[in-house]
Amino acid sequence: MTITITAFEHSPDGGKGLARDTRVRWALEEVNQPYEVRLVSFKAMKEPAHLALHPFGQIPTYEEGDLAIFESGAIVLHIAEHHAGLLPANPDARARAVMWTLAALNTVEPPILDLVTAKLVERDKPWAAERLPLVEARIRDRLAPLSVRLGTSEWLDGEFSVGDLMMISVLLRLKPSGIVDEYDNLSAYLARGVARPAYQRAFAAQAAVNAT
Ligand code: GTB
Repeated sequence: MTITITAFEHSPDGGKGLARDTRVRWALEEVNQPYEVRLVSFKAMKEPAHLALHPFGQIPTYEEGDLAIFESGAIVLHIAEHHAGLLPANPDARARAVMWTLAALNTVEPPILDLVTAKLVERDKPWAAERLPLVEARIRDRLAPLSVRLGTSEWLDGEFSVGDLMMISVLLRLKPSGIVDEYDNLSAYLARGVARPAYQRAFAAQAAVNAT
């Protein structure tokens, strides 16, 4: 069955791979599943056809046969559950891979999104300069323990898993801030992630869209 995902017709990042279709593309590449992409404009995202797929009018979505889902975490976990390569066979290790996926989305990503808001949306507010260090401190409150837990390991829990894919995807959003570079092992972890051939293919595919 054909897999179809949605992505920005014109990503605001111009193809840096920061929009959330990249993590879905990466998961599909890791498990060697071909997929098609339907590009949507900001206008089309809020129209009935797309809202039927995604009630919040966003990308990415995922369609395969009768299944239509949204939320990048749900999509990536669905891919991992149905194709070998992103979840370990051992049930306990599987549970931990899911745990890291949710930790990335629920615990690490929120303060990173706050930074994006602080820098892009709130930068002209009179209190912006005062708030920024507070937001950055909350990010460090997550990265410091993550760095300790990763230690000298290659990946978060044994073999590369969906948990690493999501954590790396989330941390990549921090790249321009330089905050990840304060943690040598996290910086090396990111470099290992983006060096994976599957990530490279995913990145190139979304960059090609945004180059046109
Ligand atoms: N929780 C949802 C998920 O994980 O799937 C969040 C989905 C989401 O935020 N989608 C964004 C969207 O559709 C695109 S990825 N926005 C349009 C809208 O809400 O109207 C977020 C994103 C956007 C832009 C950049 N960028 O330019 O760097 C990075 C990430």
